Amino acid sequence: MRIETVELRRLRLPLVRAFETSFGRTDTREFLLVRVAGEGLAGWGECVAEQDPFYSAETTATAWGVLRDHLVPALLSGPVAHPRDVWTRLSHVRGHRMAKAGLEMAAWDLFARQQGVPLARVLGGTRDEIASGVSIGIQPSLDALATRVDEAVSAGYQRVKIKVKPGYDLAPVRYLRERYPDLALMVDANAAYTLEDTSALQALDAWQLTMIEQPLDEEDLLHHARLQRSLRTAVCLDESIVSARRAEEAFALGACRIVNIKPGRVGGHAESIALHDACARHGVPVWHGGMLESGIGRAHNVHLASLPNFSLPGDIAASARYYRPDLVDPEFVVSARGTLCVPDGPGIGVAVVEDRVVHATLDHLTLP
Ligand code: OSB
Ligand code: MG
Repeated sequence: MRIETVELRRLRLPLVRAFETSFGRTDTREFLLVRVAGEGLAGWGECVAEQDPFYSAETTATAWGVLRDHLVPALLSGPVAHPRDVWTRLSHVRGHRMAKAGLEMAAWDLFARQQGVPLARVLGGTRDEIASGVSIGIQPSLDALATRVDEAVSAGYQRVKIKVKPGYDLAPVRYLRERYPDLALMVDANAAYTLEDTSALQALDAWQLTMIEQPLDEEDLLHHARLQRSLRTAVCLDESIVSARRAEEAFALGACRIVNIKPGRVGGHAESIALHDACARHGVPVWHGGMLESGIGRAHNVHLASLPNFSLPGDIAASARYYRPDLVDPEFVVSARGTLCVPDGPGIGVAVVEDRVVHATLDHLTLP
C-alpha cells in the first residue's frame, strides 16, 4: 500500500454528559485524529490519549509531538506491504503506544478501503453485531446513579459498569444489586486502590459482580496476583495490559482472569489481535474497552470487537451517549437487544463528516 500524506488534527468535543472516574472529571474530550491518504483514498484513525496524563502517561501533547517528529516521518520513509507491518516500521520508537495506534489504525482503514472490504474482514472478525454495555461515571448521589442505570437498562444494554474509588464502592454496588438482582454488573477502579485496601475489595465479593477492573496500579502485576488469590470475583486488567507479552506475564502470575482490550492502549490493531489470540490460547475471555472515542475510534472498536474471543459485552455504546452530533454518518445506535451492528461498507464503513471535524479542530498539520 502507498501512503502519500498524513494529516494530524487535535480536536475538542463537548461530552453529552460529564464523565467522572477515580482519576478526575471531564466534560470535554480532547483527542487527535489521523488521516492517511494514498492512491486517491483516505483512511482515518483516532488517538485515544487524553489531555491529562491521568489514565496513562501519554497525552494529546506527547502523541502530537512524537507523531510529528518520529512516527509519521518513519511511516512516510518507504512503502509498507500490509498494515500489520506498520508496527515494525515504528518499533525503533519506545513506548507511545497510543500515538502509534492512531497512525496504525488509520493505515488499516486505508488498506481495507483499497481492498473494498469491511475492516472486520481484514482483522479476522466473525460476527456482524457486537454485544454492548455501558460505563457509568461516579455520580453525585445514589439517586442520580439509579437514573443513569435505569436509562441504560431500558435502552437494552447487556451489562453495566460503574466507576468506583475508595469510599465510593460498596454503597453503590449494594444499592444497584438490591434494585437489579439479575443485572450483569461490574466495577472499574482505574488503579485507585492498593493492596492495603484488600478488605474493601473483598467486601464486594458478596454482590455477584462479573469482575473488578484494574483495582491496583498499572505496574503492580504481582500485587494483582495476590489480590486475585484473596477474591472470589474475577479481576480484569485494563491499564496493566499494554501488550500480548504483558498479558502472558499476567497469566503466569495469576494476576487476572479477564482482559479488557483497547487497541489504543496496546499500539493498534495488530497488537490487539496478538493479545486477543494470546488470551484465547489461555482460555481467558476478553471484552472491548472504550476511551470515550468519537465515531471514528468507535468504528474501529466495533470492527475489532467482531473477533471471536470477544465473548463479553464491551464499553462500546451508542454515539448519542457521548457526542451530539457524532463525527460519523451513520452514527452508532444500539438495538433493543443491546447490540451494535458492524458496518458492512469498505474500511471502517462509516463516513467522516468533515465539516464537523473541521469545526472541532484546534490544530492541524499535513506531512510531508
Ligand atoms: O478505564 O475503561 C476505562 C474512559 C476513559 C478512560 C478510561 C476508561 C474509560 C471508560 C469509558 O470506562 C468507556 C467508554 O468509552 O464508554
Ligand atoms: Mg478501565
